[in-house]
Amino acid sequence: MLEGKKILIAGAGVSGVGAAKLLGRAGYHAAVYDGNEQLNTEMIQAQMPEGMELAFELGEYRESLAEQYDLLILSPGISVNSPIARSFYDRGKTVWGEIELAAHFAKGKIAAITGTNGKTTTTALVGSILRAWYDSVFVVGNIGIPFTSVALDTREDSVIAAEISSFQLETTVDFHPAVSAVLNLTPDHLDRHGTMEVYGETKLSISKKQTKDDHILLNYDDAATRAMAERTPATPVFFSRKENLEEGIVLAGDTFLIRAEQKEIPVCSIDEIQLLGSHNHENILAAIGICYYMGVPVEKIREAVMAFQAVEHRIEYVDTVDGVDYYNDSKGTNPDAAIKGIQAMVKPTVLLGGGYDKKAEYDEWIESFDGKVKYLILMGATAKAIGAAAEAHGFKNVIYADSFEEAMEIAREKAVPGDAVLLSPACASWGMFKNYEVRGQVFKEIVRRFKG
Ligand code: UMA
Repeated sequence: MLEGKKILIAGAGVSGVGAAKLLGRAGYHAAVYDGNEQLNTEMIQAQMPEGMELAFELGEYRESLAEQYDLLILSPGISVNSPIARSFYDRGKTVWGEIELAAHFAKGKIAAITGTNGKTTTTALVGSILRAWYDSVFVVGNIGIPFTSVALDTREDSVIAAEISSFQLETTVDFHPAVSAVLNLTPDHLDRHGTMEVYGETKLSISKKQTKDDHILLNYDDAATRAMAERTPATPVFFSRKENLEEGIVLAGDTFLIRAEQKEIPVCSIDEIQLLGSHNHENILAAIGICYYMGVPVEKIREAVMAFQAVEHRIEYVDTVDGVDYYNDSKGTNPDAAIKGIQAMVKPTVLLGGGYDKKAEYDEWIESFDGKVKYLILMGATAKAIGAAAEAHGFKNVIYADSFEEAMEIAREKAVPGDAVLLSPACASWGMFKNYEVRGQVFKEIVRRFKG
């Protein structure tokens, strides 16, 4: 498929560099396009395997590149509707993303996880459970480790837990997981996908190459994902926190249960796990189902679920300074995720919000404050829009900050002993930080500084 093809990789970030390294290791050459004219090409070249000489095409995209190259490997941050992708599609040329390229080389069985929220926690948990049983386990994808970086290390007996974003699903072609999951569907990335319908279909496309022999885990409690059972070629398996389903993975009372193949198998109970919040009960249900269908014995699933602790940047307790608890929920990058952050708080909360503008609506987030939020400190491109929504809902204690540092100083000043400070911005970090991880790290560094 790749023999003799002239390959162009678009985007020289984590994903693009991973793709280039994979191609180099597999004996191919490629060129890299990036919109950033200042790109440090030497640094990128230095990471390549021996014999892999990269050509670079930088700056504004030129249509002529689509004539020169046969195959485009598109980074997830670049839309399929961007001029570069369109120019390849219009000429009938192949466009692959990280997941398709990696899957082309990878061996073994894939568990692929998507959904608006909970992907990272669920993928990390699935990885932990798989490790309790299998020898060769890889955890990859949107979680931050490009699938391409390990594809050549996989074996026939490998199992792969892949977190797949809607961006990455836009460019899958033959990607075929043995087990997939759509955890939930709430508005996110609508600036990129346009409508909820397109966003939902993009998520469901995780299962487009699956067959009846494969399984897809779907959240029964979420109407949009429940309805996907009608449209998937895979065998659907529901998980539910709220309904005591006759078949599926359920939370019955406080026990996580597998009801499948005429059996009812208890896994563990709520007081035996370490993850906080009802949203995490959903993630656990999904992970149990995924791993059951990936062939892990229930006893191993039980041990791994009980041992698993929270993922960094997701409602992560950082420290208590001057009687105030600081929580890092930098991964709350959309209103629905941020609602989970607030729901997990048990003390009066000073909330830090705002960031990159994904054209979200903030009403439900503000309604979820429910008397718990004392002050809302806003920053970034969305500050004014969120402030206006807060005012419309009668929430008055809004303070604007010009920088992240300033927002932290204000939070420290406003919080009194017995309060919590929560960074759960309901927005992506772009424009202020490289990604939510960096934003979360900076938050934690400042808390450490407050502590002295
Ligand atoms: N670039 C262009 N033109 C553009 C956009 C970007 O040339 O129009 C260039 C930039 O100059 C930069 C590079 O592309 O050099 C960045 O590529 P990228 O935005 O695809 O980011 P990567 O560093 O390659 O990281 C990507 C994912 N990023 C995005 O989807 C935005 C990472 O997900 C993922 O971990 C990584 O690949 C490995 O798979 C991050 C993310 O924010 C965590 N994901 C979103 C989310 O979780 O909500 C979807």
